[in-house]
Amino acid sequence: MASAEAHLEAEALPHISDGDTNEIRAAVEKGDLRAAATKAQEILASEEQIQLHIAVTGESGSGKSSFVNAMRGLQDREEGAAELGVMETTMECSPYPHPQHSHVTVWDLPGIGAPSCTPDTYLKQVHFDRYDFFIIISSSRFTQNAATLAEEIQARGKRFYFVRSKVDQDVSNERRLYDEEGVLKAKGKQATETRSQRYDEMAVLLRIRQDCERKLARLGIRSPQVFLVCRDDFSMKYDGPRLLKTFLDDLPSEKKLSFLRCLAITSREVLRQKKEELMKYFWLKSLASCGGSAVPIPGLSAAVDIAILVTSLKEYCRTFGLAEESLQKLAEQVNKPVKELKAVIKTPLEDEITKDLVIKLLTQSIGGAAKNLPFLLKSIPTFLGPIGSLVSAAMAFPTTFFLLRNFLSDAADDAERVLQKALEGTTQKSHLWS
Ligand SMILES: Nc1nc2c(ncn2[C@@H]2O[C@H](COP(=O)(O)OP(=O)(O)OP(=O)(O)O)[C@@H](O)[C@H]2O)c(=O)[nH]1
Ligand SMILES: [Mg+2]
Repeated sequence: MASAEAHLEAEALPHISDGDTNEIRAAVEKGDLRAAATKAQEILASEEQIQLHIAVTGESGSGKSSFVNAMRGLQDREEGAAELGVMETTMECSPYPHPQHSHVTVWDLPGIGAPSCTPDTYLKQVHFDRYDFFIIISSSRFTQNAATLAEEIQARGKRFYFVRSKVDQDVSNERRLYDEEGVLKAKGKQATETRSQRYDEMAVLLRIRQDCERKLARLGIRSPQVFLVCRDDFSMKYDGPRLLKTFLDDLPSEKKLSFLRCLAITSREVLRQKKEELMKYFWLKSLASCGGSAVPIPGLSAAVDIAILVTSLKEYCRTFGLAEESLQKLAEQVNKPVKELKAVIKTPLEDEITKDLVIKLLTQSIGGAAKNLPFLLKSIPTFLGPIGSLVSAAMAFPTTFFLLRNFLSDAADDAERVLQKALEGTTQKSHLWS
């Protein structure tokens, strides 16, 4: 494992209610470490239950089902993918849980715009309350139906995002008007008035975005924002990365980790955010591991709940794509042997995390934790102040804390190396690492 000192810095805290905080504090003040640990376990268990429901709606045939698949990192024909069709195939609300993170569900909603259906009856029909936010898709200009639906969603206190799909088609149609050197071939007033002489993809995208936004403004939407996407390489191309970042920024703090877990690692920024969010839970997991079905560890005078640590390390691996299935998929995407990607990984993969391995890592962490004890105790939230004297003798808490932060840091470094390797020799590199 890498040297821990390099990674020591203070962390923010996860979202925890005042009631929960008070219960932990009261248990610690009474010197009841087991009660504090049980409470920490309860908080972690309820965090696991947090669900995120994303509704995808829009005109029939606009690319809703394709978008649902893209959000879940699936190809259209893959097992578990939403069914596509240019005919109206989606007549009811279909839930599609994320394949690796089932607490996030993307819902494929019926097409809007059937003459008999007003936005009001539509929102009732699709069970409006179920969703955290809405994505309204169009593959051309947005219609009155889309604008009215957005207003109804907003009036009911929820967020919506306008997404313009199939942008790859627009880009390739536009490109055809230029020759191989990128010089405008098309003649005629209409072509030359609205286009530059040299092909410029950014200008094409800007024109589409502004066109959609102007149309929505005319339909009464104030300061509309439109995101341009295509289903292939959705999280990497056009406005896909910006859209995902916007979802994340807008989510309430208690839902951020749920969403971050299932984001594909497409940039250093995503990686940094995943790491930062997981770091907030070190102290809670360390505290939780001091209770429950704890087992004695040689060298530690207090027992540690190994199951919590196994689950945590597996979660870190899954979140950073360090699992057999994710690596296989990435290798296929970038057309490289999976062996090449695995060669840069230093930490164990998700499937290799066992109870025995965790006990070994824990034993190896005792010395480092003892050396860094003053710092580790400083990382504990101040409201847990008295826990320092409770746990420092036993060393279980700081040792667990030390193990979690080292493992997370190493896993994040691995994920960065994997992505770098995956992108080696591809043209996506400069785009992705911005
Ligand atoms: N080129 C391109 N085609 C797309 C894209 N998204 C969807 N399509 C195609 O557009 C057609 C309709 O896509 P769907 O995802 O089935 O659209 P939908 O809104 O779910 O359709 P209904 O359920 O029938 O309302 C399919 O042929 C898709 O392959 C895209 O980003 N680029
Ligand atoms: Mg559909």
